Amino acid sequence: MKDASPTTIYLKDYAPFPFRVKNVHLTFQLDPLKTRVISLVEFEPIAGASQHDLFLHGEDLRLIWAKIDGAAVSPQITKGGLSVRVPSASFVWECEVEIDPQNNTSLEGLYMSNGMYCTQCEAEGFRKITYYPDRPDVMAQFHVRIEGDLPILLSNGNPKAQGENWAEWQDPWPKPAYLFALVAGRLVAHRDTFTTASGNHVALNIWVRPGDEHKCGFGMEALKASMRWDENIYQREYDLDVFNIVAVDDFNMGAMENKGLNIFNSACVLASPTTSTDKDFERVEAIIAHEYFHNWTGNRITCRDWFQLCLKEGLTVFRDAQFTSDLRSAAVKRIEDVIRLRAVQFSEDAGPLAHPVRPDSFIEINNFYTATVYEKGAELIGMLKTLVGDQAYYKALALYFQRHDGDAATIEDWLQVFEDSTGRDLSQFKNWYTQAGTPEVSVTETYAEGEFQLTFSQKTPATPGQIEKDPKVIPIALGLLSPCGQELLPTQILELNQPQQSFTFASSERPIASILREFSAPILLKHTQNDATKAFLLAHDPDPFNKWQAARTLAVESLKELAQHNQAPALAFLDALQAVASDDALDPAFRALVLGLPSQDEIARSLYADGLTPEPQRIFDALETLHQTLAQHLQDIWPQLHAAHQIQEPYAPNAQQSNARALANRALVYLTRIDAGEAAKKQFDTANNMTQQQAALSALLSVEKGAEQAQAFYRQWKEDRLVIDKWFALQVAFAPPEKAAIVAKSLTQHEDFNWKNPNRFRAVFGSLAGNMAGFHHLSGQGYELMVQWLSRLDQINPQTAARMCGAFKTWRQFDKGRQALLKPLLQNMLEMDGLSRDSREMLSRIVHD
Ligand code: B3K
Ligand code: ZN
Repeated sequence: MKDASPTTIYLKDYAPFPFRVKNVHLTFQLDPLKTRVISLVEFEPIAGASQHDLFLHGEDLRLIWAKIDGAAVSPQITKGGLSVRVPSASFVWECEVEIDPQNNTSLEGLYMSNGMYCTQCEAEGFRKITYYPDRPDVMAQFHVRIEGDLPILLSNGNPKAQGENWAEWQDPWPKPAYLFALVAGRLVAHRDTFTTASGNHVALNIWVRPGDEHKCGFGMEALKASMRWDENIYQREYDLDVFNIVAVDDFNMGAMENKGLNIFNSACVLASPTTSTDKDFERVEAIIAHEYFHNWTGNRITCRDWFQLCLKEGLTVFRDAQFTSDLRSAAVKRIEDVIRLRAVQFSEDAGPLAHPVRPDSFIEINNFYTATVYEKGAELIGMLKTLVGDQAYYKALALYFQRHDGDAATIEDWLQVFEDSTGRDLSQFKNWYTQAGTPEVSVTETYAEGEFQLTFSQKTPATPGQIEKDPKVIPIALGLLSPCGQELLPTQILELNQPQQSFTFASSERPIASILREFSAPILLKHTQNDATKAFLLAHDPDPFNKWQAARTLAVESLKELAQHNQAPALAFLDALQAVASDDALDPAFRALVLGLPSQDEIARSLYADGLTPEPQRIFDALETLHQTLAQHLQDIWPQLHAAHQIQEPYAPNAQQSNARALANRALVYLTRIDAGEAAKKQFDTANNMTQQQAALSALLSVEKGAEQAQAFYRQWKEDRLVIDKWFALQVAFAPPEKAAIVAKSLTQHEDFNWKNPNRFRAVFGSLAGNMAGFHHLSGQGYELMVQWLSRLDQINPQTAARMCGAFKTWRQFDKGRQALLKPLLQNMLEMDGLSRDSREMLSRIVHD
């Protein structure tokens, strides 16, 4: 059993493992209820460490026997593992354990999904497979033998030998146990090959359940593109004879970068035009790239301990974002990433779950696979690149790969590489890794006698456990425009490193400042500009990010006015949007972003930041009013945009086609509000791809006209589990506030609601949490339903349950009435018998911050 008492682990307590592990031999005798795992591990004491006891992690294991150097031993089974006395010289540890994959519902360790065996070991799942030093700084070569009555038996590395009902694999690259993987099942492969830059041939396979073969082609192309891209941009080549990807239906997250054997949630690898949207395709491409890029940033160079998680995740997210920007539209990718960063990471940083990019303590590490570690972690890489410049960045990366290949490294190692290769002192930059919270940067402007002055002041708010913050190094990309829209000063980088700093520019006329271009730092910029200036930037800023940002600020301000004072949107704002809508010179996907409105959540966050209490229903109503107003004000434009961006050629998920569809479907959202849903109904009936079909259904559901189409959608797709996930999700996501919990509840009674499948569970409850006005509706039903189901899920799958507890993290932003509804529910859950330490940690942080 997992230890339920909360033991906090601290970074400062890190101590190296006193043994080296050279080789690990594992034999699996597969059986659904009684799998036997026989292990042989060669230990060698580290010079100078005189250790007589060996502690090995282990959870939910039945020890059959154990030997040291061939002689039977009786280890002491302790909390979370075993202890045994060992010789002072090198020795061989052997043991046999029994595990029960069929009843392993945590989806961690070795478990079963639809008759297939698979594993998930990151972060600490290997200890559910056998006794082992389950920590990332113990790297060893794995030799694996699998015996089982199934045709496909896979593990890491290269295939070594196989026969009837058995296979042997050997991974030549030392790796930590979290990168171990095993898959066994009745699977079919979509095959291809890749020749590396140095001429090595690699067999590529995507393994899926029979019937899914036709959904693998796109993923395979994405894999090959990723392999080539990493060679071209980072000079990283693949290093094994095979690269296997397996699709699994029951998976706690998106995918896992196990060495040579990536395991994917089927939703993140399978794709076809009729069942996947453009966004799904883009996501598959990005996740395949992400996991592939981990081969170097994560696997060849791994993390010394889990506090260093951002070392591999931040860098790999940054690399996959670069890849997507290169393949698609860089501007659109940046804007979408910032929308997500603000939605997920800024809100994390602003609430009870705030933690540094490199946390210094945790109870359950799985709770720290967060937007802060991943997305803010990636922003830190981006800032480093901006500060040192492109050339110095790639030079530093080359040194990183050379110096640390085969290492389990730290953030100190990472920064040292940059210091050594650039000569720059990064001690202040390190604050970004160690201090939580989103820095708030205020700017004031003055202009006199031909001098334009910008004064910046920075402040990072207190976060749980960290009251005082030091000033950060903040790269601010700045451009200046003349009043007639000419660029007076092309983008340059200002470096803030003081609490307050001024910069002066000579200019014969007062310029218009475009600050934080490309969103050059993950900060909250407070720059008071009037609506006319924002509209000017929307029209003239050559930086696409700031052009979009101008529209977004106008929209947020306008929605706040609507929500607070019923103040109608300014005509100038509507006209500015009209100008963008009609500007055919702009990328359609960019126009779609400018014409899209902020989420309820973003408006709530902004009101809260102003010291106000957001009222979800009013925010929902404000958004609906603005949608209606825009629908009317631009009524001639929507049908034109919708018609002009229909694609005549056969569907392809490429950037050009999907950008056009993004704009057509944005127009459809407004059009549906003025044509009684006629265009959307027609699009739904005639759609030959999921992008068009889902967009039509969503548009109709959002104005409560989609009931018939939702039924038709179900009938059409009831055999396709991934599409049925969408069906569950869309109905909850677009339900009006007073109905969201009722719809979610009735869907939990649907025959296809399989609450043990994380994708299906998230389809309903992730969507409920995302429907702000519905989830926070004053009936309290949203809260009750969520707590009830998370309590249930926690008993079988703590990891996913704990993650979804994040839905409550904003609860203190809302009024006392809502808080009074929710707090006792959360407290009851916290007091529940057997609550996992995963959920306990999350809820305690949320309730007691
Ligand atoms: N490294 C995995 C995530 C593991 C999550 C464990 N709770 C996937 C990724 O980031 O690529
Ligand atoms: Zn990752």
